[in-house]
Amino acid sequence: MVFVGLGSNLGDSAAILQAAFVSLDELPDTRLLKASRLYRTPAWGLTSQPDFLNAVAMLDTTLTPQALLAALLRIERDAGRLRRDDGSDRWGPRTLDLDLLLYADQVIEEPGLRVPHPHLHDRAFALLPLVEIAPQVRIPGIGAACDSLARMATDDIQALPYTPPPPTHAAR
Ligand code: PH2
Ligand code: MG
Ligand code: MG
Repeated sequence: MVFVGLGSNLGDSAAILQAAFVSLDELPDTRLLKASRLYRTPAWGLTSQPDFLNAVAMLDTTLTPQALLAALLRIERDAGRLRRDDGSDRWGPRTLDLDLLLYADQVIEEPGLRVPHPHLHDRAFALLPLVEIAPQVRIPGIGAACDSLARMATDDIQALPYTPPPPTHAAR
């Protein structure tokens, strides 16, 4: 099981995230198994930017982590994400950010690809939607995601009213 974090704080973020769920489901050899609700979250890190919408997708895929990462970057680009060559916008507003959070129980340390996502266990905006769709999931090297979440303040995070999940492979 593979988990991808979705984030957006530029443009029509709700529509962008819903479209991203569909794009994930349409990747080759990949199915979207679960989509979390969308959560409105204050910006973490560089706080002087608009609130984000965040969500998490659970995928079943036979793509390698490297191939999946390349596909995530392509979906970000197709959604209008621009990256400066020098990386200076790394922490700034974005139309779509897709982060590989967990790839089964694998631990990967490569340039540009670190799994589990190095900040997953200390970001409530990622843990909350993750635990919503996978209450038992474990973060290799850290422990149960729900234990990390329990140590964190979540009162500034708000789930949006439920909207039906996008059509997935199973429904098409
Ligand atoms: N992503 C960041 C930096 N800060 N804050 C929130 N609330 N949500 C994000 O997805 C996010 C962030 C860098 O990717
Ligand atoms: Mg990110
Ligand atoms: Mg990213």
